[in-house]
Amino acid sequence: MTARAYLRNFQTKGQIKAEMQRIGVDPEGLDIMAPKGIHHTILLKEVNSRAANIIKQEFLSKDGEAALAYHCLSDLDKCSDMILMATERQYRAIIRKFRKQPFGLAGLAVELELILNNLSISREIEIQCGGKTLNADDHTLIMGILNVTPDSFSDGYSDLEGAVAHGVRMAEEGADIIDVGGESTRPGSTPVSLDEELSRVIPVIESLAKKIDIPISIDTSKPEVARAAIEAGATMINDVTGLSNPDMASLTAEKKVPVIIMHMQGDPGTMQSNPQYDDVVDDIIEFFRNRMIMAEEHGLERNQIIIDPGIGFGKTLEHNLEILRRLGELRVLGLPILVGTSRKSFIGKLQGTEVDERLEGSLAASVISAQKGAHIVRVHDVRETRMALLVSDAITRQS
Ligand code: 7PJ
Repeated sequence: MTARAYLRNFQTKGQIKAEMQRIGVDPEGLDIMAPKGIHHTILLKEVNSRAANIIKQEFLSKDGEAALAYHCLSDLDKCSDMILMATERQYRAIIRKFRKQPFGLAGLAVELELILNNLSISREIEIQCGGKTLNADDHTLIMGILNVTPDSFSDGYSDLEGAVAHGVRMAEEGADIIDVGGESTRPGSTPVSLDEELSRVIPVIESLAKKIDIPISIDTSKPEVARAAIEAGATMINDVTGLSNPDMASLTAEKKVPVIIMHMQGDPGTMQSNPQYDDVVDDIIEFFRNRMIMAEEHGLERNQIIIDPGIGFGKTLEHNLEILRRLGELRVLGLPILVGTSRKSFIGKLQGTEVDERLEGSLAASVISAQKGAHIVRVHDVRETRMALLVSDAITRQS
């Protein structure tokens, strides 16, 4: 009889181990073999030629591959980008050798190891918010948007009762976090004064904190507003300026609350006029790496940080699509990922619809984000998003 062949596209070591167990593999072999079933392609930038040649040799000697520029072989003074191709097990063996080598290879070993470790824990991240634990392991978390802004581009509330009732409704519909904001940051919007922002959000947070049991996040870039909001019951900060004000970093460290560091190119007034990147995803990762260093210098713990690529903030339609397509690459940082696509203009452009008719595209974008590794999606339509994610999480989270 001829053996029959079937394809198995496993995404995690857990899935590979489960299948090996099913066929009766020796338990001792599971941990040895599973890392051979995970393959990663990693881009290195600006490797010096000496290092590049050693890297090439090491990868070849382990039956992996490392592609480099042709000129590297002849001209030792030039740098090259490299594309590494290997299984997790091959990477780990190569990393062990690099640790003792010169030409920057020991540092590369540290970086590669961090990436591999981060990629393998990406689902098991927990977020601590003032005594409550958010866990994205079993379902994608939903952050419901509560705009207390008369000029918000979609669904702003200007009265206290209406705003609080909407927050309560979103909690009942399955939101895991409510994000309260008093300053619109849509493209072309104008800043509001401190007093105005405080008078919009603080009464809403005070009232909402008594009525709902899920964490409340304060969407602000002003440390004074964040401080008052935390005193009123908020336990998370959503800073669309990504801690660009150092006082916000200090406040976050002092209050020990999680903070969303969002990437934005430029500022809301001008950000949509001709945004440019070398490589949009790599540039955003570089921004987060720098902000993580800065945050730690201000005393923040690594586990307080949530990252957000800032869809629509200084990005063209193509940038937004590329970020979502490549969202999984952000997992190298080992931090929870939040994505906000809800009703945004890139969806309007694709669908040819105004802001009140963007639900279907918003659901598609949230589902794709969740599949690519987003831990939290920030949305207006909580009930519909919960329904969509119940289905997509059930499909993708099996094992
Ligand atoms: C975002 C946000 C986002 C985070 C806004 C809108 C425009 N905060 N605030 N991420 N977008 N963290 O609500 O659509 O994408 S304002």
